[in-house]
Order: sequence, then structure tokens, then C-alpha cells
Amino acid sequence: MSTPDPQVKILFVGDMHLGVLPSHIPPHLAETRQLRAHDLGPQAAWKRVIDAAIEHEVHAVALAGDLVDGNNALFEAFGLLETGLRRLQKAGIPVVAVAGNHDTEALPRLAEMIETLHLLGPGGTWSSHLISGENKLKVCLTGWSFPRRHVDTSPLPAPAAHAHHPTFGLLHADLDQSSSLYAPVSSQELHSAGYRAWFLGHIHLPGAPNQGGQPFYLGSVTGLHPGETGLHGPVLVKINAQEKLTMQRLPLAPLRWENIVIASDELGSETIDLLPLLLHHIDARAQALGDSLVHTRALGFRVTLTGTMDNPSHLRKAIDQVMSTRENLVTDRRGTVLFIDKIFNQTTLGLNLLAMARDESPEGLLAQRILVLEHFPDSIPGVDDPEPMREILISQGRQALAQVDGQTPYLNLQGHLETEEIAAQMAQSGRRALEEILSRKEVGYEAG
Ligand SMILES: [Mn+2]
Repeated sequence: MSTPDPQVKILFVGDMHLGVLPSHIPPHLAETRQLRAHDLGPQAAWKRVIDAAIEHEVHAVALAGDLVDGNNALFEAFGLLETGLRRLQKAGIPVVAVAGNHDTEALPRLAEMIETLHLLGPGGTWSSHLISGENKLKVCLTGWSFPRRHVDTSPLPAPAAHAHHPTFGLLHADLDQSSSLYAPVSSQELHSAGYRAWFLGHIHLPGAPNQGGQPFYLGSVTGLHPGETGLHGPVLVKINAQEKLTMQRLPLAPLRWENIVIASDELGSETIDLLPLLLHHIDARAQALGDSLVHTRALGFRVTLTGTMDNPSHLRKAIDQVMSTRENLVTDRRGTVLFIDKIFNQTTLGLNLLAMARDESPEGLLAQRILVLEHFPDSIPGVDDPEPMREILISQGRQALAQVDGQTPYLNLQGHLETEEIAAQMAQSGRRALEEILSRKEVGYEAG
């Protein structure tokens, strides 16, 4: 049988971490929707990956490492992996894998047991495996495996590309993070190898599959915690005789996380009817995500409320009320259960900063600085030249933030603290401090 455009089809799979359960699944979903954390985690995702490989009749499945989470989860994970690999074996689909920092022991053991599982680059070497597709087309998969938990140098250079067939690199590594303990590699090194494409494991945030073959992270197969937002799933890759690549991320993750921001002007001021507003927002997001949710069993949300409120206590009460009956924070859209995990109240008291800044009190001085940080467009009382003051404040803030661990949201790719992020963070802290000072004064006044 001749195929009009013969291809090699490979399903690429990123970090699975079999053996862990996704966090922050509301316990009541087990009763009300028959959804348990088990049904939404790596175990369920892995089964779907196997189904998809068989359904799409791929010529190989390629696993980019961190298949199992670690030694404590090894026994359960090992069994799940083996079951899936046996199904692929039965379907005649070979599996190629590299070991990540989490599975330096489990993967070599599995490769010894299952003859259709080919471990690339065992023990920190490089090796290749040829995949045969339609009409004798072939692809060379080349990779390197973690020999131990930490590797603080680049495993490159990689071997030369195959002389006759396009070469794909499969690697578990930290891209462009030179001080990483997890196989730091640079884009330049990968590019120099001259491969047709690179597929990376390790970072759970999925990158963008691209026809150019530039390295990208496959990402975790399903969101393991609320921080792993957006579309997750394996990537179906096809290459034809002209070496034209097509890639498609299959939306197979059983669980998806999304963030939603609601501005204070939507909240009203006196009576806040929060629950319908929240449900409206999550339903609208689900609608916007459309067909990408066809396989999504649960869609979890974190909601952030921003802006200023004239009476913040009304809002706090409304939030406490909806969070006290969390079973209400659930709705359905087609076959997907939508639920809210957390509400972050980042609103601040609506303050007349300009009036306060005229006063030479501590509150007035604080108000001046907040206005400076927030780029207040007109002249600020008590401030002759806002720009130098702003620079000094930000440089002080930068030093303070640099000493705090876990400030990655304010770091750009080069590891520098982002100036405007610092200013925004400082202004927000300033507003909170001011709110605190004023509320104490009120209490003090009443008590006196
Ligand atoms: Mn890893």
C-alpha cells in the first residue's frame, strides 16, 4: 500500500512524575462528581498517552525523562510504567527514553526487563536509535541520560547528526541556566549539533512546538499543582521525506489549571454578590478555551481580586462567606468540572494619596513615595523631582528583594530583577502599610 506523503510519526512525552498525585483537588469532588485525585494525575495521563500512541499509529513513543517521581514512589510507578510499556509492545510500538534526574535507577531497570524500551545514553553517555516509519523513511533519535541526581556541567557536545536520516535530540536538561545542577545546556550548543529538532524534559512549563526544530520543553504531561497552568499533553511530531516537520500538542491532560484576575470595579461597593460573579468568570474562561477542553475532566482556578475598594471589609466578608461553603465553588461545562481552589484578595483601600501627601506626617511621606512609585502623572506635593527619588527607592527595593528567597516572579531570563515589577510590588506593600497605619489610628481614636 503506498502512502501519498510518507511520514515518520513519533509521540514525545515530557515529565510524568508517575507516583505523585496532583495537589489541591477538593476532596468533595470525589463524592459530588466521582472525581478523585488519582483520576486527574500522571497515572491517568500516562494511560491516555498509551491510548493516543495506538490510536495515531505512531512509529515510536519518546520519553524525555522524570517518568517516575523518585524512590518513595518507585514501586507503584514502576508497575504503572511497565503496564503501559507492555501495551505499546503488544501494539508493535517501540519506546525510546532518556533518564531524568528523578529516574536514574528505575529507567535502566525497566530497559533491562522490556526489550522494546530503548534507553538512550545510559550512564551519562550519548547513544542513538533509528525509528522506521512509512515507506522505509527513518529518523535517528539521539540522547543522553542522567547518570546520577545532579550533573552541574553540560553533557554536550552531542554526537554528529546521522549521515542519511534526520536526527532528533532527546534530552533532560536545564536550558540557558548556566549554574544549574540539572545538566545546564545552552541554545547555542544545541544549535551547533546540527540536528533537525530538539525535545527537552525537566521544566514543567510547556514550550511552543515549532516547525523550525528549535529546542522547547515538552512540559509536564498534566498539571501537577495549581502553578502548572495552561495546556499540557504529549506532542505528536510528523516528519516527511522532505524533512518537513509538523507538531501538535495533544490536549490529553485530565486536569488543567488557569488563573483569573477580576478587577475591583466589577465587584461593586456596598453589597458584593461574589459567588455568581466568580462562577460567571470561570464559565466564561471555559467557554473561551473551547475544544481544547474536550479531554479535560477538571479545570481548576485560582482567582485574584485586584484594584482598590472603598470598604475592604465588605469584600473580606464576602470572600469568607464563599470560601466557607466551598462545595458551591464548582460548576460544570460540557463534560468538564470547573472548580475554584483559592481566592487571592489583592485589593487595597481606595485612598486619597494626593491629599495625604500634603501632610508632613509619616503617612504623608509614605503617600508621596507610593505616588512616585506609581508614576503619578502630575506634580506630587513635597516632591520636587520624582525621578531620582524613584530610582533610589527601586534600588533599595531591589537590594531587599534580592535577599529574599523565592523571588523568581520578579526575575527575567537573565536573572535580573525587573524594575517595574519591583516598583509595583513596593507600591502595593506601601498601600497595605498605609491601610494598616490608618486602621490602627481609627482603633486608637475610638478607644481613646
Ligand atoms: Mn527533572
